[in-house]
Amino acid sequence: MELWFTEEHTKDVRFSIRVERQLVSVKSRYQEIAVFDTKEFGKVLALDGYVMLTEKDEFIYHEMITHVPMAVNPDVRNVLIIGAGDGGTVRELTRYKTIEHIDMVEIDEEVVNVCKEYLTKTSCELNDERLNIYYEDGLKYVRRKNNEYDLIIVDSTDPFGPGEGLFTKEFYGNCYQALNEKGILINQHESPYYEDDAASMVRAHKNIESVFEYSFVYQFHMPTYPSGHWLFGFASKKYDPVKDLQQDAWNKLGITTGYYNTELHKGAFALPNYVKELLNEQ
Ligand code: AG3
Repeated sequence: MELWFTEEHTKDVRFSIRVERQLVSVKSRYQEIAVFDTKEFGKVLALDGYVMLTEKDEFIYHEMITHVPMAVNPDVRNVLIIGAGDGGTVRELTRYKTIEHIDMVEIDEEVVNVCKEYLTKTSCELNDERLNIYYEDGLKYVRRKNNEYDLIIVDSTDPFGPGEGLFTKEFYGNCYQALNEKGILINQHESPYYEDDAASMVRAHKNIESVFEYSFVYQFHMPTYPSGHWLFGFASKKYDPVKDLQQDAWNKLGITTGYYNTELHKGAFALPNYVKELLNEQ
């Protein structure tokens, strides 16, 4: 019997992966969590039917969400991550010996439990001694923080369901407060391609832009996400991610990567014209 997982990318477009075996499917307080094994992409994590990661392409996402800000400020010591229960972002951050402290705020403890059991490629560093995990709503957590972090990474789901609040102006304003004067905010910024995703990404950009002195968007290729064309946001109080790139310092660290490099870093901020138009930056 053939078994297929299908995600609806739009009302008229579907993306399917042939499944060898479903490994787990649980309903938490917040969402349905499923992991299945596939030939093409290895293990796949889906939340409420949306692909969050696959073992084959997660390195692209997790390298781009981590090494871009770290190459702009290699002196980051204190980091806050919102979401990220699969551990991929933590895994990349723990490669920096200079990082002293990581707070991770994940709303759904069940995601961490499932990933620890089934997705060890991403969850492998969730026991790092520099890491503290808080199981609560990131939106509420940042309200209490002031001038504390060098870097905040918002590694969220799409802007509906449990992740919805993480795309609001109120949330970005609280992140601004929680960051120190050198602080950088990186956020999961959706895709510019299909209409609904593009509308979410424009909204997110407007909200961030109204809060931060510097706000940019950068792109990467994500084969299993809708359209394959995905964005992260880079916002800060003082850094231009291309002009302030610490190319030599980062390359001296000798961190081996499968996707990220400092040449690609510069190119990732060069956006296609239709994306610039959406962002009103033509
Ligand atoms: N964050 C989810 C990105 C959005 C995927 N959207 C979709 N498939 N419709 C991934 C978290 C990885 N740490």
